[in-house]
Amino acid sequence: MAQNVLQFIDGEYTKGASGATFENISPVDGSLISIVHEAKKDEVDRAVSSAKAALRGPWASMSISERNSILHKIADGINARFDEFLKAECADTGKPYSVASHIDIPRGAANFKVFADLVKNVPDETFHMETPDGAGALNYGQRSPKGVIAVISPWNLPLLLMTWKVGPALACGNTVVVKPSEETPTTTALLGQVMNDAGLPKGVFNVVQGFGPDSAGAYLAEHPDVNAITFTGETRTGEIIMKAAAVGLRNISMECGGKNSAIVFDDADVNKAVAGTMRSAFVNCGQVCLGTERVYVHKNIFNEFAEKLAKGARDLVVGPPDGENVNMGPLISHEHRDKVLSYYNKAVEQGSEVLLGGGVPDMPTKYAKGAWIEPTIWLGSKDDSAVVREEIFGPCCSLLPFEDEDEVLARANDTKYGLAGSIWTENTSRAHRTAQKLDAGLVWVNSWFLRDLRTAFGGAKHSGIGREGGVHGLEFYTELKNICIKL
Ligand code: NAD
Ligand code: 6OD
Repeated sequence: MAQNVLQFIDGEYTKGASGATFENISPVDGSLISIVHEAKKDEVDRAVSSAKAALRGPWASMSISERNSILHKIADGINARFDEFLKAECADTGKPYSVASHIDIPRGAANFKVFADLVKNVPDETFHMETPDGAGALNYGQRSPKGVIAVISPWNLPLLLMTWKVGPALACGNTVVVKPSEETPTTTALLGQVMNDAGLPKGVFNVVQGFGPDSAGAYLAEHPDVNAITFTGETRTGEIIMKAAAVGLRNISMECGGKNSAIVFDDADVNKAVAGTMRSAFVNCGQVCLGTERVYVHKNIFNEFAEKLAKGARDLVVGPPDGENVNMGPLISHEHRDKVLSYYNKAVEQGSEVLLGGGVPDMPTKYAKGAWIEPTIWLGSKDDSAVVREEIFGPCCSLLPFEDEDEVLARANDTKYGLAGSIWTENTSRAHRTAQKLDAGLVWVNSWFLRDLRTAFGGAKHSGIGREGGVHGLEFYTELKNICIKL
């Protein structure tokens, strides 16, 4: 019998009144993983009411230290059930255990500890003010929770990206209603048990399962008692959610799509640049918002770089999560694979040469129904072709030769997105100069996806609105009041 995945409302698992369900299908072999109970308007209403009521309960009267202790227990609870989270995440996404055990699950736990500690240690602002009578005044800021936060999250790093928002939201004293992706409902549901075990008061963390339009996502975004919405996903979904948030002037934080570049200068350590690009283009089967789909390589090292990257990508072992030495799993679904394959076809139609891949790999019969895809590298793509301009979100990249710094910066910046970039050079002045000129919220030099959670995270242009991470998250997750005391 397939497992049931339920809503988690007011500290309890519940099917919901509508009786609507959908199937959670394995991207590895097409088998049924679970039956997911879909939240409709009634369940979303209940979840939001429970989160709203919890704002007035014991959670509200807890000291920061008490909240800190619960958040640490939540992190410890994830670590205590590490294997359960790992298996659930890998079953839903098909990603290798080696990836989820190093990235997804540890970060899922860290997101609670880091933000709990940060909130405990950040000082409030104060301003001494002169007044005409000479006595002066003291201004100080007081932060209070914003209220009920809707967290709407995607499927590519499900636990990591959901807790990246739930961690700071709870650390700031808010309550949350989470809507995980319909593709990856399990680890968010599992987190409910961890919350109860950690002693989180009922109603502080709620989960509604379902889709976007006419389902849990849209009902949640439109709900008048939601005070702010934090969203990660596609830019066009972000636009729809922004419209919903406009009613009632609710605050939003948007982490959306990207078409990120890597720039490899001829003074780079080529082997390091190849290793970094192997990760940025292919890890998680290319389904990382920060991933590199445009790789600009200086003409002097172009052939060497292309050969080495192709060799690395050819050696990738594609297979199931628990397969020996597996580096790359399938895409999340057949629907997503159709999208990625449509770009593989467009690449050829629009004149790109396929250096490697370009199709679907041969897999053993037991995996025939999986959403497998080949890692793919193109040469000769035109700057205005679809594979250079549009987010594909698959394990693929175009290698694009360049000659000088100004030219490559102009081409790298010629995109509607502005999420991330990486620069590979051994010249420190060039590293600073080019990093500062790249139109992106995040730039890595000689690295990629190296994260310090105290730093600002977010995108420019169509890649998002706002910054989370470190103290920047406090701006979103709290209401800042200025108190002015005349002395
Ligand atoms: P998506 O936009 O399809 O879905 C994201 C979430 O929004 C899901 O939970 C979905 O059910 C929900 N949703 C969809 N329509 C909705 C609606 N009308 N109202 C309310 N909720 C709705 O994105 P995805 O396919 O799950 O994720 C991949 C995308 O996410 C890529 O574009 C990727 O770049 C982006 N992403 C960005 C970041 C970042 O930090 N910038 C991180 C990860 C992923
Ligand atoms: O590391 C993070 O905090 C983060 N938000 C990563 C996003 C990855 C996108 O797929």
